[in-house]
Amino acid sequence: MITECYLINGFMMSMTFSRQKRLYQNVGFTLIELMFALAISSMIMAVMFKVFTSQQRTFEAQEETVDMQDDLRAALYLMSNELRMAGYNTGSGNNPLGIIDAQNNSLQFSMSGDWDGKDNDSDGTTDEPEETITISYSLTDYDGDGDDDLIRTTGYLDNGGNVTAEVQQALAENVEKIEFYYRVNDGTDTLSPTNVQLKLITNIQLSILTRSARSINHMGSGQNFASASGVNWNNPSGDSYRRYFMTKNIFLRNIALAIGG
Ligand SMILES: [Ca+2]
Ligand SMILES: [Ca+2]
Ligand SMILES: [Ca+2]
Ligand SMILES: [Ca+2]
Repeated sequence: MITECYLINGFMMSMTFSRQKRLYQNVGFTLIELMFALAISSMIMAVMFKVFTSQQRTFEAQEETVDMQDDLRAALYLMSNELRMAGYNTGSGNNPLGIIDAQNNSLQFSMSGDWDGKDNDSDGTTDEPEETITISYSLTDYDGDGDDDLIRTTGYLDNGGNVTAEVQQALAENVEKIEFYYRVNDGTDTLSPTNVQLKLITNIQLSILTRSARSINHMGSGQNFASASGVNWNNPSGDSYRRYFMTKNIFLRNIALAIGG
């Protein structure tokens, strides 16, 4: 009887023990296991975050570089086309048309305005014979954010031949340098034409250096550029902005034709 009791007790105890063991097993993880899993998953998340932000930065940098290049190409395309029209004259206006002012970093010129379907002088008549267009390109901080932008200013010549009613427009942002290098019809190249040379310019070598809106750290620095006249436009040391440089030779066909004829 006592032996039976012991046996029954032993059986009951072993039942209880194995139930407790199962209960422990059902809990799933120990604290150490949990902490280990947490550490691993946060490490994986940190790596994933790093990869994501790095890819995001690369994407943004590429996008910004493409934007900068597109803006400059578009500006240069427009400027080339307009400069080819410099001095264009249908012969019915009162004012002499051509280059008005030529500096190494700005340029102003005029052409006949009786062809473009616009009332350039806002006198209520569109494309009347004496209508003119003046255009200038220069650098100024157009949006007031601390760096220069490439500006196109349009107006017209009044009866006295003065430039008036100018309207400004930004062609490209963050333009650091621009150079107009002039070739006179006798083959002389100059950055500052005399008053006589001003009327005899046949070509303009245009150089423009632009930079990204934001600094792009992993893109590196130390790029060197030289303008058409040979001026060094070196990237300031330690500066991590991305830069883009373009130069183009533009033949002023209307002026060349007028000088030749
Ligand atoms: Ca008009
Ligand atoms: Ca017009
Ligand atoms: Ca600016
Ligand atoms: Ca800017």
